[in-house]
Amino acid sequence: MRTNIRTVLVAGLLSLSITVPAVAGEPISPRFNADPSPHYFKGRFYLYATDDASNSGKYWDSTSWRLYTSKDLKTWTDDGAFLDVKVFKWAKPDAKAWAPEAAARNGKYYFYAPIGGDKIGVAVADKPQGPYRDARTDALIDKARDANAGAEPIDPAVLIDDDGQAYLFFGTRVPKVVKLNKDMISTTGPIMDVVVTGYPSDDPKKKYGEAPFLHKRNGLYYFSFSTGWPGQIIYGTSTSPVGPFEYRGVILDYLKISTNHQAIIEHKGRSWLFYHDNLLPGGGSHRRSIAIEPLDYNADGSIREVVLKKK
Ligand code: FUB
Repeated sequence: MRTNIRTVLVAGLLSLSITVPAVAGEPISPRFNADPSPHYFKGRFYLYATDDASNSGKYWDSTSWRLYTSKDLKTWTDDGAFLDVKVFKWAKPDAKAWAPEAAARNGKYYFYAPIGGDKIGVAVADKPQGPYRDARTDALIDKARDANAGAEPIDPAVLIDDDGQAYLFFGTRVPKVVKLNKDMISTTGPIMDVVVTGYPSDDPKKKYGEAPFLHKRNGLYYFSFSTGWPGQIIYGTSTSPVGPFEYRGVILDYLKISTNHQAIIEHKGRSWLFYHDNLLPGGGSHRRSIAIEPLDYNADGSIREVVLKKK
């Protein structure tokens, strides 16, 4: 990481805003963070993340989410802990806050918050940075309440398709998808299993694990995910947003860390892969760091594997 870090103490807010120039493969922040959810809202990049600096160091047990913003993907400002699980009155105040997601619609911003490993809440705000308030009085997805929510409804990912239909993907070990209503805070229809065909191996450790993510390019839907613990980031494609997806290849190989979690965005004709890795001193499986790499496609629409520089 370059060393010219500018630190600004925001008086009265007890919030540390740190602006860091990041280059490919290097951490976007000197503070541990993970599970990137990057978005481009109204001329600025917003990166919502799990906070790995406030957890116990032994488990992913932080209880708030972090926000980083950038105008160019190079220089990132740490906008702090913008949301705590306590915003959701139905959640235990010490429930773990895991990989988040955000979406914009109806002039509002929606934040999808996996809480405690068994529920996904949704909060709403007038601005991407908040303040967010619970958009409902209960969870959007609840393992105990919803049929086929799966063993661990975590890792939400939202795609609003060109026809206006929004989809919420989530889940561990078996990927799930459910349609969202236009209000973005309620679902319609059943929770369905997402099918991936053509895996190169029958080994369950080389199939779906977690971190579902859907993006669309040239009319084709790309479903990427981590194979587990540790995780290789692989993907399949489909002409339907809900699959079945046919396995196409590896996006990012195993890292020396117990999890991986990716997101892909396209901006001004370039695609970018966000992921987390062990990149800072004192880092590890519970002290992760988000980084970014350019992502390229072949002429047939397949994704070129991202090969990280050796550290
Ligand atoms: O950060 C906690 C969990 O680790 C996330 O929910 C998973 O995607 C994995 O990255």
